[in-house]
Amino acid sequence: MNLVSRPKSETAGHDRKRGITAAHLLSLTALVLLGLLGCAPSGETEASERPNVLLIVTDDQPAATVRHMPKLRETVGERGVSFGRAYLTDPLCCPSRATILTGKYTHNHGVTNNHHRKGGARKFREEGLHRDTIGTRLGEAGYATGYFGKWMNGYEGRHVPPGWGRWFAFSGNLNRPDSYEVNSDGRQRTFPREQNETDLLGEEAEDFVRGHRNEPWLAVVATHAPHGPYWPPERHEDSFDGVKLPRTPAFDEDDVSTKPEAYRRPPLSGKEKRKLRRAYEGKLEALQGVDDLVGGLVGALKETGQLDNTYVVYLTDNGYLLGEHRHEAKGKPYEGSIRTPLLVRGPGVPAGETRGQLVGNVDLAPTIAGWTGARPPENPDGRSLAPLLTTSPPGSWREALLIEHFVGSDWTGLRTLTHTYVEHEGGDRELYDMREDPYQVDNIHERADEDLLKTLEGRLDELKDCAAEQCREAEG
Ligand SMILES: [Ca+2]
Ligand SMILES: [Ca+2]
Repeated sequence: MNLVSRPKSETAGHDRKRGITAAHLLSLTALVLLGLLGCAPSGETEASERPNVLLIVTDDQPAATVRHMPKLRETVGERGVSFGRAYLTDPLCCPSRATILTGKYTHNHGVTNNHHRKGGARKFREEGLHRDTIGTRLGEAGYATGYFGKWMNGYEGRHVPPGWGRWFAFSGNLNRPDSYEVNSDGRQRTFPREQNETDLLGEEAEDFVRGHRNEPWLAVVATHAPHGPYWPPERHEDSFDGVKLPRTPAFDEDDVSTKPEAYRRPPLSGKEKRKLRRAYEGKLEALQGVDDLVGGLVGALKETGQLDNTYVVYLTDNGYLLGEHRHEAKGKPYEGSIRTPLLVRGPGVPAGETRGQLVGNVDLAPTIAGWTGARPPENPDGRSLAPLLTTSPPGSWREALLIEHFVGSDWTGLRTLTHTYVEHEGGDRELYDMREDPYQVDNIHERADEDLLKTLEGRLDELKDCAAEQCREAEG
């Protein structure tokens, strides 16, 4: 049923010239009825059939590795929109996951760390944040909901957060070589390592999407891959043997004298470089399992006739520096750490397009709420990405996105279309001109234009404590 954008053959030629026909009258009547019911079609989507949402979140994935994921690129990227400036507003597992689930910045949700007392699954629960997430909101709106994979660090025990009808979450220590545990709807299950964790998530999530084909659903699939230790499926264990590390100008940065004092370290040793190379190989091989998972899920959606009515969203919780600026790390304000792949396909989303607007994980909850007609979690700081997912995105969009981190030495900063500006606890400052210096090897803070610095400082001042509408206003 497509009442608005009727096939060309129906509207073109003599049929159109005849004026109002019986078919037109029927269509108009149906439109009026749909309008009265409050479910008139909007854009190219059929609002009468509420869309499904499949949200795939990986763990510690450098954005550039997406080019080694052919199934993801073919089935999501080339069929949807890829964002070139998508960021994790706080590039660490738990703060980022809390942001994805609630639409709030770390300074508002307060899960600043991966570990109890400042973070982790316990903090998320103790603060009551688990009671107001995309899961609870879509559940209230009549969606079937399922969560598969990594919830938050330190998650264990029998507790199942509200809002998730199907719960299949990794539990306890994920680094054990022989086995791993899953809380499946409150029941503890142990799986041997031979049963690959990513394959298992794919199978469980596939069962879920096949089983709910007749009702709208939200499925979050949060892989442990490509977080270390690396557990690629056996069939991919040799896929990238001996692969070389990407050597961008940021790799083992030549001169770190203008980097913040806490970040300066000697050049990478041969041993460190070998370790980084092995980590890169491990990530790429583990990601082949994720690529299969994406391909399998999209295949299942197609087979069950749900693909055209499902939004598929792909991102990571944080990036990972593999030797850039001499670090193996997340939680740093640099591109390799804060940038995420963000690919979106779904009803009305144009195929094979890219967007350069500044977007963040903070935008996902409002976006998903908007797609589904659910209410977003209370007072989200982000904004819906829906306007960017049309064939005619708006001319103006946010001019700056807040980035922040509260572990070790704190920092807050801004990513704008042209610059990255960071204020470190202790007084160090960084400023990079992203047009001239995309690899962030030349900190120009000491010689930057005063007016530019004033503008950036002023905007960061407004954003670092902002909430909800204030954030959207201060972002420009
Ligand atoms: Ca992570
Ligand atoms: Ca290998």
